[in-house]
Amino acid sequence: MPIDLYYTPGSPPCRFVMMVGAATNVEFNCIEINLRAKEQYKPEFLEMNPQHLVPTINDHGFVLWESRAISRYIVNKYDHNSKLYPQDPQTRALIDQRLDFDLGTLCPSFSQFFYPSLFSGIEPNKTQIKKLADALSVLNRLLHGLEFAVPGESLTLADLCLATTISNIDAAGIDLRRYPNIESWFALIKVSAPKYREVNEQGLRDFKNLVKEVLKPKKAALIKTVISKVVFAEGSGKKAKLLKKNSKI
Ligand SMILES: N[C@@H](CCC(=O)N[C@@H](CS)C(=O)NCC(=O)O)C(=O)O
Repeated sequence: MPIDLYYTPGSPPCRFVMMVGAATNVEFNCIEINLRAKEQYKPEFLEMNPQHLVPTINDHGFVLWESRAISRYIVNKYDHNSKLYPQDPQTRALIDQRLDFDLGTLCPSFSQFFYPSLFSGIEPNKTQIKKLADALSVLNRLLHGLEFAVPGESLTLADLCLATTISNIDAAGIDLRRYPNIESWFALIKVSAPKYREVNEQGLRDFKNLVKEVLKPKKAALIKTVISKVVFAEGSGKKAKLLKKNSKI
């Protein structure tokens, strides 16, 4: 019997959970929550999840949210011996560390950099730019000499989770060529994660559409300038000088 998954197309944590479903052969009954229509505040949804967040699962009466917690639950319950989250305590600890790095550092550094520009036209400040650059540099170092995100392992929950965030960063126009270890690892995950195209890229298209749709009325030029100023590797003249100045990104 499929698990109910409350989701929003394009939402990165929802895409992560869906990739875990694809990798474990766990089926979801996907129920769309339209965040822009504020459906997450409907009393029946709040009753289930007072934090009004997607993804939320309801596994025949067992309700859970927070995508990383959901991912561990799915593997623990439905794919117990999975290589996605091996039993060895130290391997698990390293996977957990990467999941926590994504939750506490990488993902918020991107959200704080990008979403205020996207939704309110507010340029990221130096601190936000530096935080994103530092988080990407740390991930780049972590991945040095590795194929997958955890040494000695094949594809794990850590890869699926980090790849979701990196795919959003990539879709937002941030140039990953400055982070060669991230770039090569990301290329490998795209071909290693089951149904990557079907699950993540479809959602990414929705994310890109949202970016286009929201940016149109909110001065698309502003965010483009901000991102190209601080991130794009190409450029000449004034742009190139700014790039040099912010060369850590
Ligand atoms: N840490 C959470 C983040 C979930 C999250 O921020 N979801 C957003 C959509 S991407 C949401 O539901 N926002 C609606 C709201 O805050 O009311 C996770 O990984 O599941």
